[in-house]
Amino acid sequence: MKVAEFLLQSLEANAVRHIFGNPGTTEIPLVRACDHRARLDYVVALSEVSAVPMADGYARVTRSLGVVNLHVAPGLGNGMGNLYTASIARTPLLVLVGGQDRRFVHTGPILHGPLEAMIRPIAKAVFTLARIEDVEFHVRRAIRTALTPPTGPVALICPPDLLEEDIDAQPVRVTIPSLGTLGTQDADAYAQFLRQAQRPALVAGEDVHWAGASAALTALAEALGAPVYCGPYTAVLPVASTSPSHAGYLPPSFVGISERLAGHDALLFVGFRNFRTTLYSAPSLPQRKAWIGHDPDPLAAEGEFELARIADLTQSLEAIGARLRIAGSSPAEGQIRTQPWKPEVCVPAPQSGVFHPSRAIQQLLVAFRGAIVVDEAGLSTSDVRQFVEADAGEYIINGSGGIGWGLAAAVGAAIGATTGRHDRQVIAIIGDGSSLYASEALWTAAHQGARILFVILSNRRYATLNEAAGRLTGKPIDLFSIEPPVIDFSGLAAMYSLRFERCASEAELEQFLYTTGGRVGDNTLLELCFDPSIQPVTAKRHF
Ligand SMILES: Cc1ncc(C[n+]2csc(CCOP(=O)(O)OP(=O)(O)O)c2C)c(N)n1
Ligand SMILES: [Mg+2]
Repeated sequence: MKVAEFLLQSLEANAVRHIFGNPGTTEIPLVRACDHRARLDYVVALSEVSAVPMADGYARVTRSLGVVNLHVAPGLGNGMGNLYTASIARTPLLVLVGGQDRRFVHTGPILHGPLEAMIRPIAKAVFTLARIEDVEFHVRRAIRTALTPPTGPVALICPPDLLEEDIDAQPVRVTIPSLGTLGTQDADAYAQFLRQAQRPALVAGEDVHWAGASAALTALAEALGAPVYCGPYTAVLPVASTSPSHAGYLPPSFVGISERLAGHDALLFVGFRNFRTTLYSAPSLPQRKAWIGHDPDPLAAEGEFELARIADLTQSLEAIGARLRIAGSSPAEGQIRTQPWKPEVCVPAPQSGVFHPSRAIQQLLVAFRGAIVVDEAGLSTSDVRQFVEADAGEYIINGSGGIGWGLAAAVGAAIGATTGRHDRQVIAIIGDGSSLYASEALWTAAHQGARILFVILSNRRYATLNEAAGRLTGKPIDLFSIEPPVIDFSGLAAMYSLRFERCASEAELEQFLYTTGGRVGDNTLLELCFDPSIQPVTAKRHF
């Protein structure tokens, strides 16, 4: 068979059902081999900027390997910002990069470039199919490396002439090296660390999701009576937002983090790497700290972890829980709670003539309760988190701070959420500024017949940047107003044949939500028009 065929069969053998990409001449052998395959679809994105988040959103929702195909040097360059985001989220992503025909690469053909050097700083590994002898092993190795904890994007550079060569090899399902288990002695040490604390807390990161350890983490938290805080900017919700243990997201500033965690005397970090903070402030985390996860480079921010083990998360959390039960521990005195761990926010009372963004977000999330939520809502993000009722793994954000990811990620998420298993509603809540970095993703949504509700929060501002400017300089900056002209999102919807609705009042939104009944039958773009002088109630939490 041809190498291209071998590559596709290898993907199929490893349960891949979709390749997202924006192809060019160098991808013709691959794309042609994708034609008429029963078990593998090539999903066309109209740019690499949207292809990457589609594969990322798909991988996150299905908790499986995402595959994206990028066109040589400029295509890889276009994909880089969102590849960075996938690397921060630790998304297992196979990045198939079109290489150059090896016969004339020395002549510097058009689109020629230093592919390996370009992607190496953010990829977990880079493999180049330079010779036919490399193919069998590099294909397997690239898939295996992306899926091996800690997971992440891995590049496979595919010269088109090599894809046309014949190969005699058998596509196989790869064996993912699993992490070791936590022995009894280590489990005892962690159990003792937690038992000695009066008010322990757990802090979770993305690897809880990738390890499928949400249930084990929730069970441990419940046994301890301890809260689970999500690390700031955690890309995938690690525990259900409805769980009594869910204490919400830590704010992205060390001042805020220190305040939120001040009442705890011991912190167990689970599947966590570092605190992703925005504006500078100094950490103050004098608590005792322990860590367990996948990453070889976890950062404590202050001091050292007393205990740190790279180990299988589900097994470890269960083993620690078992040791606590054997020791007959019950929740520490200081942890008995009657209040939820997640701080409540007060939604303002309805006021005639006022369309309040926080009330709108709440109404929306109540109506679409149980949907998979993609959030790139700018300054409204903390409002979304406040009201979202989502299972673990079903609320996703870019996680890197790199905006322009959400709209396209929702398309991949929707394709993932309707593949094989069940048919789920996906709702993307996106700031007007953030929605315009890769808006051509709407074409793929339409072309694929997805049924996504895209909600655009139109405040005609980069409000987040004004909030930051207010902190740093005491006043907003004119440049962050993205008007005039006012961006008319009906034009965007018309361009891609999406249903369009615009609401500028609470009554209009209520009417829309009443008629949709928590599910949209077609791709729908809902523009919510707000008065930019009204801030979301949680705006202050943003920095
Ligand atoms: C790739 C990338 N480019 C630029 C920025 C800087 N940035 C952060 S927030 C923001 C504006 C977001 O605006 P919008 O989506 O309208 O949300 P709002 O702040 O108005 O709530 C920008 C440009 C970024 N974080 N990532
Ligand atoms: Mg905005």
